[in-house]
Amino acid sequence: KDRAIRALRQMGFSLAVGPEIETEFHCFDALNTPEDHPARNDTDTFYFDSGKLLRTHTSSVQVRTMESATPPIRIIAPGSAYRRDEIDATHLSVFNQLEGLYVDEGVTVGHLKGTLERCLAAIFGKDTEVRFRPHFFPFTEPSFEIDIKLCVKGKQPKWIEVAGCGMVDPAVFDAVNQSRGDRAFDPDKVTGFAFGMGLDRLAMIQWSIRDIRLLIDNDI
Ligand code: 2NM
Repeated sequence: KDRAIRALRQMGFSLAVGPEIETEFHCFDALNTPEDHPARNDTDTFYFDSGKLLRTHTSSVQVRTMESATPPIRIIAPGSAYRRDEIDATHLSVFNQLEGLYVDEGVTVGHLKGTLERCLAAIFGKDTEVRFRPHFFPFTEPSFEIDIKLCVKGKQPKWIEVAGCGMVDPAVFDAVNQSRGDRAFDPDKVTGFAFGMGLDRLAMIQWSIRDIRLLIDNDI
């Protein structure tokens, strides 16, 4: 995590924070996630009686930053997120995410790729092979999942998924503009890329931790 944050700060990203108890607007609606999306079920997400919820990703921090700042924006939002899951060796109800967002005139997939390759090189070493695969997220278009080639001595190299990313969907900019009451994020003027990675899984891969529960078991 420290290596990832250091590399991204060197590339001009600043740290952003936001609340862990969120509104449906900041967690879902503004992120182009429809009412009937499975992530919005109370079997997948922790809701309070008030209608607020425990954020399911730190993307809500990016939405809040876009509500209060104007482009150019270059931020990273590291922090906890919560999902209702059956707890086992690879799933907990809380996990650590690192998300990033860059919005300006003329931001392209090329910038996305260069930034993430540099970030993953900082985490896994500069000879790490990186692969981008097409994927779907409601809040980005196009979207990709990113794999790295993991080479363990005496084992066949294999590709493992380490992050998701994409170009911010114009629908997200529209929602932000509507909330702000201006056109600061006019999709005809600005573009942006966003990415997210699960830090717990990365730590498990890097240090061969077989059970995710070991990361919190001794934390009273
Ligand atoms: C991911 C993957 C792809 C993302 C998008 C945004 C926002 F707010 F700009 F729309 N924040 N984060 C994003 C995009 C997150 O995590 C796997």
